[in-house]
Amino acid sequence: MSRKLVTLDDFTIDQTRQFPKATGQLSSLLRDIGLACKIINKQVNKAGLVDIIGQFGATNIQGEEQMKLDVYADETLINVLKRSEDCAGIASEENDDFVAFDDEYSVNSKYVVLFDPLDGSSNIDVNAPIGTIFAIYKRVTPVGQAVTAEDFLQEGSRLMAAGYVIYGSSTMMVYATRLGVNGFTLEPSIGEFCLSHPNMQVKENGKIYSLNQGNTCKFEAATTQFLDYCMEDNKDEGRPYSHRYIGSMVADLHRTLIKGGIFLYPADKKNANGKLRLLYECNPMAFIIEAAGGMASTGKERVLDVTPTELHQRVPIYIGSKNMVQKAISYIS
Ligand code: P6P
Repeated sequence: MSRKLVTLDDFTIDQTRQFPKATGQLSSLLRDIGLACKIINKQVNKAGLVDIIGQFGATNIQGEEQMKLDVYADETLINVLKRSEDCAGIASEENDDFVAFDDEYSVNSKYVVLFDPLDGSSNIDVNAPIGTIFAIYKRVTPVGQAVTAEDFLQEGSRLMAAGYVIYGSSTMMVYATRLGVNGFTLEPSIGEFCLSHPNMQVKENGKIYSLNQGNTCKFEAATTQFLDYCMEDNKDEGRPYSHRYIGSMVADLHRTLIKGGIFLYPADKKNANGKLRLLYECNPMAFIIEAAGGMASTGKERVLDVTPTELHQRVPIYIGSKNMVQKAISYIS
């Protein structure tokens, strides 16, 4: 007997019912994000077929060439969320500043969304997995007026929900609330995300370490000592670990969530804060991994405790199986 099909809509509505005072706005917002990502998915799946690959020519605040799909994904999310009436504004990797939705409906919404519309986009033309990462906060300014920067510069510990969609061999949405982490696989024949990975948990120990080992020449001593530990021939302790690195944070962390392990993008001698952005990459991923029983640290503090000072700030990150993260940061402290 096949298990009952539970769509993302069914699931979010069931979760809402557990909170009598819930207005259903958060559930509706998650469904809106799911719709936007289904639209993005269609273009990602045919990227090799239409003239949508290649340098768009513009560059984003990171100084990175914007692949056309980046821009398309960004615009799709903005358009869907602006029409949704559940979102008062957005901040995105592809936009220098936040975007306030100041129409009469959106100003009365209580949520803001931050996202990396297409993370890992340099992998598009080699057909490696890429993803959309999103973070949902309750606004701190009163409803009825346009959102301001402080609605976006909130600690990750204040997140209401966070998730990602991975465009890989299958398209999956994984999202976390305080109730836990659940995975939904897109069933193309009905165009619905269906519950496929209920109550996801990350193992306390893993056997995979994931980082760009090409940066070793720039690493601080603490990082190279941890790498030596991972590569040490110690059968009793199950080492050497395997090294896996896709170069797409969503794909590397999706594997970490399912198989266990540690992903790290540490600070190095040239980049005191590493590469990955706090608000729309590290915080949402840290929220998901912690909700699944794992750990996420900057090496100095819990990622979710970092007080943001600007939209595109970067932080070092050590994230994944709790015992592996603790081992890695023990070399720093
Ligand atoms: P590097 C992709 O550009 C990204 O932002 C993350 O998805 C990924 O984890 C990281 O950068 C890869 O960076 O320096 O190893 O290419």
